[in-house]
This record gives sequence, C-alpha cells and structure tokens, in this order.
Amino acid sequence: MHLKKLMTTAALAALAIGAAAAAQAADKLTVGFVQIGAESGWRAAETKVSKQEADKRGIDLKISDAQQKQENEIKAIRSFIAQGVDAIFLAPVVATGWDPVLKEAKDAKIPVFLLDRNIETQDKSLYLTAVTSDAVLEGRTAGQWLAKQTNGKCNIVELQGTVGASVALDRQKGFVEGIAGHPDLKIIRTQSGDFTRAGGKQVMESFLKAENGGKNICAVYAHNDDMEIGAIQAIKEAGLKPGKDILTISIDGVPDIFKAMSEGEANASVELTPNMAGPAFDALIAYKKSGTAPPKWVQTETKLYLPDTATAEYTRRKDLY
Ligand code: GYE
Repeated sequence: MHLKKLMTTAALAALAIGAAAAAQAADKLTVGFVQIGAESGWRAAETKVSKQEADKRGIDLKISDAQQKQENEIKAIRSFIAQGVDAIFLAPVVATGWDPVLKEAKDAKIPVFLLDRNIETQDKSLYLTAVTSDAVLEGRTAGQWLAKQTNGKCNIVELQGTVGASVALDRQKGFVEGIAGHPDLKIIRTQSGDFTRAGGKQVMESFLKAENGGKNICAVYAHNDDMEIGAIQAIKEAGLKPGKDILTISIDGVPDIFKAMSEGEANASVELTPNMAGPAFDALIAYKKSGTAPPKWVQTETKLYLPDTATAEYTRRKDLY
C-alpha cells in the first residue's frame, strides 16, 4: 500500500516534470535569421555573436546564408514562414524590393526584425523594429575626422559598399555632410568594392593607376574595414606607404584594422557592434511576453578609434571575433 502510494507519487512527479519540460520546449523560441553572407570580417563576427546570444537565451536560431543575393534572401524568408518560426531576423542586402515578401510574413503573423541594414518601404508595419547603427552618423564622423586631420585640404577616393545597400547610401551621405564647408576636400573618385577585401583592392588599384600612381590621392575613405584592408595592400604594391602617403579612414572596427593601425598602415576606424542580434532577441522576448512593441529603431553605438588604442583593441578583440 505504502509502496504503491510512493510509486504513484513518483509517477505523478515524473509526469509533472515531463509536462514542465514539454511546456518549456513549447516556450522555446525559434528564430530564422536571413543573413547576407560572409563578405566581411564584421559580418562573420555578427553571425558568430548571434549564435552566442541565442544560446545565452535558449533560443533556437536557424541561419540561412544568402551569398549576398536578394533572391536567396527572399527564398529564405519564404522557407522560414513555411516552417512557422516565431520571428524572422533579416539583414537586407539592398534597401528596396521587400514589400511583397514581408507582406507574406505579416499575413502569417511572424514579426520581422531588421538587423544592421534598413529597407525602403512606405509601409513601416511590415517590420517590427530595426536594430542598426546610425550609418549617416558613421559617415559624418569619418568625414569630420578627415577634415580635421588634413586641415580641410585633401583629394579623397571613396570605396563604396554594396550598390543599393542602405549602409552604403547612408555612409556616403554622411561623409559628404562631414566634409561640407571645405571646398578643398574633394571626393575625386568613387566606386563600389562590394564590402569585400578583394573588391577594395581591385578598385583601389584602378584608382591608383588613374591618379598618377597614387600621387594625386591624399586619403581613401572606405565604407568598411575589409575594403580598406584591400586598399592598403594595393597602396603597398604601388610602392606607397598606407597611413602616411595615403591616409585611411573606414568603418567597422574589426581586429585587422586595429592591427593595421598599430603597424602605422591605417589611421582611423568608426566602430559599430556586431551584436545586433542580442538587442533583437531581448525585444522579441519582451514582445512575446507582454505584447509591447519595441521602438521602431533600436540604435547601436558609434565610436571613432585612432591608433593610440589600436594595440590594446586588437588584443582585446582578436578572439572575440
Ligand atoms: O559595415 C560591412 C558589412 O551592414 C553594417 O555590412 C553592415 C555592413 C558592415 O558587409 O562590413
């Protein structure tokens, strides 16, 4: 009798534990992350950090790599809708062309979070929030630094990010604002290097050839560090000294640019965090719990780094990324 009672209690307890585990599993959020690709060190870091942030919160994160193609991103969104995920994180490779597929997500009641880039749409209800840096501010910070550094006199070449990406448009716009009012600060050439090292190197080679082997160029502004690192290589191969003969200013704050700065081959970088997913997960959890929508824009920090702290920053970051 006593034993039977005990067993019953144990069985009941086991049942209760089973039910709790099932409830917990049902509570576990699944997020589909439509990632652009791995075009830059910053992007690879973002993917890595996203996984860590998901693990910290017990979120099941599924990542799809779109190889820098919008059509692949659209397919991935549709597949995540079909899987019935709890939310979709989208890093949109370009700014336009999202309305139809985001409407499908909305109809399926799956909230969309934009990560690190923005979209152009008339209908802001197509996404819940955007977690991004202020890319105009980044460009402006870069431009103002260069204006100061050169006393307002410099022939600049610009390596743009992916054509049509919000961050490329905004970083260009901000930079123009930053150098405004200095008639002798001129952007003499500008072209896309697609946010890649190889692209930056190739475009810089053509700029150097076209500008008297680089002698007409005073600085290279790149929309990301990877393109700048490619440009630094091209400058060296052309027999000039990057960081001295040609100044550099770029955006991201990846370990390799700090290494270049500590070696005197780069001059400045505007940092943005690769942790866009963390704040997005927190916003999602709060939204699921209480239904409170996050602000439409969750803005991350912008910070200019110079060679004085480069060695320390490199050491601090090299394993984090
Ligand atoms: O700066 C660049 C990457 O969208 C903020 O994309 C991101 C940018 C980042 O390829 O390195």
